[in-house]
Amino acid sequence: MSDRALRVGIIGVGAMGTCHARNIAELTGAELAWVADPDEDAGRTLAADVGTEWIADGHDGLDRCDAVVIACPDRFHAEFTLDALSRELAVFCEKPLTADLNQAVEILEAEVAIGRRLIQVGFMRVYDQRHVQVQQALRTLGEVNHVRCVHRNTADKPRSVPAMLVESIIHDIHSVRWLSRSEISEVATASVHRDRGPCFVLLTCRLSNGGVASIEFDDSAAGYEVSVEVSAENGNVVAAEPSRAVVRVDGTVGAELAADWFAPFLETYRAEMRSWLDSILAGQLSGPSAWDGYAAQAVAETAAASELSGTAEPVVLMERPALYGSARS
Ligand code: ISE
Repeated sequence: MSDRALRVGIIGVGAMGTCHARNIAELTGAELAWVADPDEDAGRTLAADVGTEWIADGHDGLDRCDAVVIACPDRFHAEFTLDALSRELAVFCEKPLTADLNQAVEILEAEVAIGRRLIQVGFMRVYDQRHVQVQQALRTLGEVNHVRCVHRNTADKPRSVPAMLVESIIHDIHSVRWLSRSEISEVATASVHRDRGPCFVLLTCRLSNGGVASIEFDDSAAGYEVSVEVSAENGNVVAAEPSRAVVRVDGTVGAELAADWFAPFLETYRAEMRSWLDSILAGQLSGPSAWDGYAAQAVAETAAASELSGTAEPVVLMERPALYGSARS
């Protein structure tokens, strides 16, 4: 890569596209080539805010950038990722990598045919300090026996269980795979339905290293919180509590919960973009890969099947291409 700044295009100017565009605008080594969205008002507003141009269709900008952030609705991820790959551009694709597993396979095959990693998927927990501390502590604690993820979400309207799985729980699925350094080999799903619809999902997983994992997901919690706890052969690690002021008033003691994920993860999104840009500049992508996107999608789809069948279902993965190393690397 030359000394000039990386030209980055942003596809989708919703909440995540806006967040990534603002972060990139502030980071050194990169500049925004354009932002793309069919919504002209929203597109022009963000473009003016971050000092770049608006285009309606991201495909039209791909010959004018070195790297692209794909943050449009999930169902369009595959077409933009495949187009960017055909031009050998670096791609940051928000999670989920695709809306269905067949498209994820198509993307993996396209990247493997090129023979080098070009895709990073937006599993941002790996840049969150509280999660990173857990992962670092695990280095000396032996094999992972159990990962417990607790994800309290504040969805504004009811969603189906499959939607919760691919839009939200997929983060925890990645956390389990990343922290245990193994694949999820079997998953059983139980869900709770109340008047507003499905509201709580519990996944119980078997891991390829012989361990187990549980993911507790509440879609209508009182406030947004994400936590993780891991038991390993030689010790146990619990993620630090987020630091927040403790208020004592009227005979009570308490602290305010976040309304959604943005405030708790502001620094994390910045670190994620910094790391992605640095890895492109270094010529070696290192963040969550297309394989991670594919494997997490496979678990999410199997978990949806388990909810319907009422029994534990095996997660069937294709053979891991050498390009992606091993779960341990
Ligand atoms: C949202 O899309 C995210 O990516 C958040 O990290 C996650 O916690 C939330 O549940 C999702 O809806």
